[in-house]
Amino acid sequence: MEVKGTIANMNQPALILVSYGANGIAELPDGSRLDVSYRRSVGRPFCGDRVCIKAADGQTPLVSRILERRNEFARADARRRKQVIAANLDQVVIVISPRPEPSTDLVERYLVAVHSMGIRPVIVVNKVELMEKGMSHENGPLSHLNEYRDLGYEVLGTSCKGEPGTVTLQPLLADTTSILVGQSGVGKSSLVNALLPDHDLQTGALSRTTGKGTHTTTTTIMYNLPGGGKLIDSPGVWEYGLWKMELQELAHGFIDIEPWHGHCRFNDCRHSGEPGCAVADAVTQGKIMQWRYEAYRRLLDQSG
Ligand SMILES: Nc1nc2c(ncn2[C@@H]2O[C@H](COP(=O)(O)OP(=O)(O)OP(=O)(O)O)[C@@H](O)[C@H]2O)c(=O)[nH]1
Ligand SMILES: [Mg+2]
Ligand SMILES: [Zn+2]
Repeated sequence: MEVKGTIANMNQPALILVSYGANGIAELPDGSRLDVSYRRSVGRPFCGDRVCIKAADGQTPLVSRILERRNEFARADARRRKQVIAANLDQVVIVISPRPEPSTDLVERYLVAVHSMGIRPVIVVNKVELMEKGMSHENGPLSHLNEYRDLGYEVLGTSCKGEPGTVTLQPLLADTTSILVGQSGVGKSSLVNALLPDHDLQTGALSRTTGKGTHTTTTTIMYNLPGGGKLIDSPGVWEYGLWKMELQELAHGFIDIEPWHGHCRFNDCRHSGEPGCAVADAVTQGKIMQWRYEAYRRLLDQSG
């Protein structure tokens, strides 16, 4: 990639589009891109990081500083520690589909995480043309779409193969920075492809394909949307794991449970069968949906 002479020997602001180990690709304010490398003393920036870069003549420019992050989107690693994937986001688009079908608590796991990180969640059901009327979906997220809407979440249907296409998603993504997350195979990269007229051009410049013939995404990459705004594609997961979290953080992630949290007989009530529990009362009175409460109890059991 061409290195612009103008950045030599001075600090210049840039945006990290993709990070590969000790180097990445940065976008300059004028839209041009260049390869950059990282120094251990400065740290490794994530996709979406705002940085300062500095170039010594004839060498790959270096990231000299990582600016303070507005927020971080993370998932848990195998040891249940937070692993950051991208930074400085406006929205996390949780993509689910009828095939592969999401596991029972997948959406709740994402919602808890996204609320905890202070980012706005959006739920997108891709491959809607495969949804059959009267399909039960066995109490999974697909059977609760109207209830997610009632809770106040934006829920959109899209298809990369049929009606209604992806135009419904465009206004939601315009002028914002959004990341697509979800299980492997739900169609995140297909959505990116459909939303970017110059997709191949951008992907060709940014991704290091393995040449193995698989289309599974292995790196988190930020793209420019045609009407303004940034869209990040991320590698799919099998199950979205949560890190170890405190009761407070978990309860905060259930926006229907949170108002009752702190109103129980015992200050340290975990809302798991204690006497005088305001959350359990609210469930009995129909103010909290039973299936949401059950999801909360399952995540609570796994949180410690
Ligand atoms: N029927 C149907 N198939 C779709 C749709 N969107 C994507 N697919 C197909 O689903 C498969 C997986 O799509 P990808 O876009 O690679 O999925 P992904 O979420 O990026 O997967 P990972 O990169 O592994 O996380 C591909 O065969 C797509 O052609 C859709 O709306 N309808
Ligand atoms: Mg992909
Ligand atoms: Zn309680």
